[in-house]
Formats: sequence, C-alpha cells, structure tokens
Amino acid sequence: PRERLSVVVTRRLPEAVETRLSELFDVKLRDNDAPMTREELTAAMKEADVLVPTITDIIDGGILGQAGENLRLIANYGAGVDNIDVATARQRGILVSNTPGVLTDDTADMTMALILAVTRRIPEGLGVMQKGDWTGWAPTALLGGRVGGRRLGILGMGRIGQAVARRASAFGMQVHYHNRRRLRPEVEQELEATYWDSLDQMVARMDVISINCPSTPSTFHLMNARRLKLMKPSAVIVNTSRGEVLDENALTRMIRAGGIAGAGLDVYEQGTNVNPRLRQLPNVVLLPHMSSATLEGRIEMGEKVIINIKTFEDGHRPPDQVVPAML
Ligand code: 8YV
Repeated sequence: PRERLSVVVTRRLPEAVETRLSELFDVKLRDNDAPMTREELTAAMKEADVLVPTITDIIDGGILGQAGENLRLIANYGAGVDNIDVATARQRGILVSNTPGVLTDDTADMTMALILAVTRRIPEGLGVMQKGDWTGWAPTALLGGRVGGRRLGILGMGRIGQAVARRASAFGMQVHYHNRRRLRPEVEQELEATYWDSLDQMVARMDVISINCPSTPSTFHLMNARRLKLMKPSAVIVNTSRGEVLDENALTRMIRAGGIAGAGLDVYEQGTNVNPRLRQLPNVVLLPHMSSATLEGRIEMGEKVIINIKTFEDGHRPPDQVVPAML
C-alpha cells in the first residue's frame, strides 16, 4: 500500500475534523491553542507533504523559499487566501486550495447582525441593561433607524455579497452593488440588485455600505479617506471581509468628526491591534473576527479541506484550487 500523506495542521480544529483527518492521513496535530510562530511554521513546511494553515499563518515568499521538497499542497482552512503568496507557491509547484461556499451564509448572517446592531443601537441597549440603568420605556429612548427602505451598497458581489443581498431584500432594503464584473442579467434580476460601475457614485448615495470583497493588492484601502468622505453623514459601514479593504484610521477620524453615522467591524487592518479610539465610540460595534464562527461551518470547512487533500492524493486537481488568475 502507498504511504500515507504527511499532513501538518497549524491550529487546533474541531474534534470531528481532527479525528477524520487522522483516519485518512499521517497527521501531525497541534497540541496547543496558540498560533504557530514563524519558526514553527517554517519547520512544519519543511516536514509536510500537505500543510493545513489558517489565517494566522503568514505564508509569504520568504517562508515558501524555505519549504521542503515534499510540500506539494497548501490546503487553507478558510476561504480568504490573502495570508498566502499564491503566485510564489505556484512558481514553486505548490498547489493552494481554500474552503469556499461553506461559510457564505454564516458570514452573511453576521453582516446583517452588524447592520442591525449599528442601526438599532443594540450594544447601547445591552449596556443600559448590564449596568442596571433601565428606568422603563420612554417614547424617545434609544431611537435607531429603520433598515427597511434603506439603500444598501454591497462592495464585492461574490458568494457572500449575494447572500447578503438576499437577506437585505428580505429586510426590505434596496440592494445596490459594485463589483469588478457586472452580474449576469438574470442573477441581477433575481437579486433585485442595482449595479454601479462607479464605486464613488455608489458610495455617495448609500445609507449602508457592506464590504464583502477579498483582500488583494487592488482592493487595499478601497474604502480610503476620500471615499469615506463621499458617504452621507447619516450612513453606516460594515466590514466582514478583511480589514485591509478599509482605512481604519480614516474611518475612526470620520466617525469622530460626525462624517459617518456608525460602523460595524469584524476584521481589522492590524489583526488584533484594533485602533483604541475606535473601541471608545458608542456608534461603533466591534466583533473579534467571528463572522464564520459556527460549529457547523467549522466542520464543513474541515470537510472541504479533506476533500481537497484526498483529491490531490488521488492525482487530481483539488476542487477548490486557487490560482493567481482568480485573485
Ligand atoms: C476563516 C475567514 O475561518 O475564511 C475566511 O476567509 O476569514 C475566516 O473566517 C479563517 O480565515 C480561518 O483560516
């Protein structure tokens, strides 16, 4: 019988996923909850045939240059692959795969949760109850804005953007979008979504902006100071994709100056190093990168990783292979 593939997993994964991986491959599992240091990651890439990293592993050109001869597949546990230098991996003959599709609905759900939390002032209400400050119902207490009828501009109309569009329509919002490519007419019609070729023009007319595009060199700071200034002062912005798409410092300044009404963020430019000024604003709702964090989703992500490795082992292209041209 053929030797089993040596697979190194960089983080603890749900038990069901670790068990299944161990049944199928010669797996080295992580024995603690901390992310790997760069040294540990370098060592892992020297010994593995297949590496299963997560967003906390930065696989850049430098570290790929030190990878072992055996490393042939990087099966990312996650949809976004901005943590991986896909072009350099390809040059070195290392395939990259991801886990698209299985976290679409969870991320779209959380996008709606953030829109509602900001517009309906849920954290402020929570604060009142937690402090024991509630003195009873009052006609003008904690008035928010109604989401129904508001214009939502989705930046990035891929799987997640489209799932957000469906939910937003069900809440009575008017859906608009900007994307590199316009959707096919029948899809646009089904989603009742209005396409904007100009991001500037869309941004200026929306009540809510939702960032749903991946982080690539061409989406870096797409929402920069200039575009944030175009937003209506009554508008809010939510981000469940990647921090790099939004200039966090410019956003903080805009909100403090009253140029934007609020924000809901799940992702940050400097990872865990969140702008402290942002944390102090009552109209800003911050979450610790948890939009895809459901047990079901995490298990399905594991199943996708396993299918990608199995297919590769059988001599075929992983179904979720990522190539530079897709980015
Ligand atoms: C993943 C994410 O869980 O899939 C993504 O792109 O942002 C996450 O929520 C994370 O990347 C794990 O690697």
